[in-house]
Amino acid sequence: RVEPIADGAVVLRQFATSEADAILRAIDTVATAAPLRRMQTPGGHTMSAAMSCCGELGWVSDTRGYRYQSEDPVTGTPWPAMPEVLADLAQRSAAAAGYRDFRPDACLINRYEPGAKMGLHQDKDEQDFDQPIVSVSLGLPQVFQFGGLKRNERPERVPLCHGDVVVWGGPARLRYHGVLTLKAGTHPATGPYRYNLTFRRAR
Ligand code: MD3
Ligand code: FE
Repeated sequence: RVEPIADGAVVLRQFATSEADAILRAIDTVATAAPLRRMQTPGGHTMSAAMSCCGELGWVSDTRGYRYQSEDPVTGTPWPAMPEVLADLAQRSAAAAGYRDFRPDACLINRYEPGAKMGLHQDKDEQDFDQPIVSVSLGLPQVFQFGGLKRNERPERVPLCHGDVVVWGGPARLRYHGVLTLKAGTHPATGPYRYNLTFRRAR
């Protein structure tokens, strides 16, 4: 089932559900080498989601700004390679949405605990906005906010649930977005957490 949710955005409900356990094992493997951490924002705040990365490049935030880099600043070593199960899922998802040869070089892992959120922002640290972003949600549901190309547009709310995959491209690629505060709960696959993976072509 390929449902458009906006111009350029397609949701593949439950696309990752049958692979969820393998994806969660891959996340654990990555997080063993590159620990989940709460990054600093350029404004000096601490993000509420814990993050890690895999692939050639990882997204980092600190008081100097946002950027992609090939080393994990926590360990000083390259990010773990992107596990095959993740790279393959990203490619199949993009293909289902009409993007023929999506080859992500970065996967950002976000882990939300109850109370964690992500404010409205644009993803614009990547070089080519013609490349889509694929997002995969696992565990507890969280309300996604989908705004416009300007911060002042009132966002729509879309719940994202375990196994849902969304492909964001075209005119949706630069829309403001975020997630509301995660409500406490317990999911059979992830316990108290929600995980979100975003696959990107950064360079
Ligand atoms: C729409 N993550 O990591 S996923 C992010 O749930 C991020 O962790 C949220 O926003 C999360 O940057 C939202 C859905 C998503 C991801 C990237 C997008 C929607 C997007 C990029 C452009 C437009
Ligand atoms: Fe984002």
